[in-house]
Amino acid sequence: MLRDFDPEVANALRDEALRENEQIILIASENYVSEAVLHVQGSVMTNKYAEGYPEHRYYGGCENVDRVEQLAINRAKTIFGAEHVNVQPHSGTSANLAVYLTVLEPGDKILGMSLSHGGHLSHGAKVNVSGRLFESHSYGVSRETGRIDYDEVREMARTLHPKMIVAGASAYSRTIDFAVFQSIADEVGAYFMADIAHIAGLIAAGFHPNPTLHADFVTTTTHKTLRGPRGGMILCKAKFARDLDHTIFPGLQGGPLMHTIAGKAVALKEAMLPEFRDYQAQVIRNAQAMADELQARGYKIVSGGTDNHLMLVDLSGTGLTGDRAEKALDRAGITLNKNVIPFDTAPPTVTSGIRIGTPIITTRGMKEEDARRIVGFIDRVLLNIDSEEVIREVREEVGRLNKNFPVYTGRLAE
Ligand code: DSN
Repeated sequence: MLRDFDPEVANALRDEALRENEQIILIASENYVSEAVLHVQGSVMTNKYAEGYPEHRYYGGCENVDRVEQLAINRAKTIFGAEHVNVQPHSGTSANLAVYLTVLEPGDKILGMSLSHGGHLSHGAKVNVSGRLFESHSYGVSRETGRIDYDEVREMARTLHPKMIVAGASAYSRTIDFAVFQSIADEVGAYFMADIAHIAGLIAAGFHPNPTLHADFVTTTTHKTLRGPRGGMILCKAKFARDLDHTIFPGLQGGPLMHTIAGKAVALKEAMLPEFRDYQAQVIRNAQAMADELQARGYKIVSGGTDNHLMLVDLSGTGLTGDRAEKALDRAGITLNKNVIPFDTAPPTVTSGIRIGTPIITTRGMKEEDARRIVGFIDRVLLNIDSEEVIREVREEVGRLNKNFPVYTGRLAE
């Protein structure tokens, strides 16, 4: 028993299971996998080396891992309409790097969304390898609308002639017009990569335009709205298949994580179910209910609302920072993250915003009225940020709400 052998780790596991049961988690990039996915993640497939690809491995005994990898590939192809799929990237950032290294040379220009406007580190941020290896340029959102200014992107592309254009975001609440990005890339002769990590589940369920049908490369993580195990995946046109696979292995990675790939296969099977579609629809309804309720209570939402699973709350003018809000809310039983807002004057360790996402509360079964109630909790804490009494009261209310929406993690803590 783990508890007898390593009580320190056993206690950390128990406490995490409890935390996931007792907190209301609004981190937009997290989700709770099904027990089936959790089961295969902790399975014997973690024991197996399988460098190579199905039927072409550098190790014997790969017949069973071959089956799960092929299932994951086939299911992803079906769901997204992809010509080729690689399910081996260990993460979204690894997936993005693999795409760059497949078709770019060091020093080539890439044009991606600015990290400070909602993009991702791996889209060319100077502190990331994508910004160190390549000449990166970034577009942002309009100050007036909080939305991507596609005309500005087109102008930048015409002037810069990037070799690759990257679309996708970590903190952008509006539908991304991948078709416009494609037309810009076509016009300037750039490769087009769409990073759908945050919205992969919405796309799989048909609630967001799917770039796979036209983009050269689509990258994603598998653990956000897609609700699979922590990892990455790349979908691409058949003409890049060989080079891309070679970049992942042996270029960037050795042995794939077969237990995670098995988990990806299970999650992708789940993503084909009608219930998954219902889930994604509810994720969006819950986010819209929260955005409405926040605005009704006087909070500013960047871009004025949401089309997807998340929103950015602009706390500038409230006297609060994102950091202070995050810490107080966490003590009140509500976990979310501070986040820079576009044109933020505060540093990323402080920020003027918080990011709110609904994947987990929706997995728990919460609906719009619960989402609105959570906004009420948030509002009370933010209005009484120095009151330990209010924080304690809200924490108790959070506990009462969560009791109506138990998750398996509670059982795992016993
Ligand atoms: N850092 C992740 C997020 O929270 O959005 C994206 O990789």
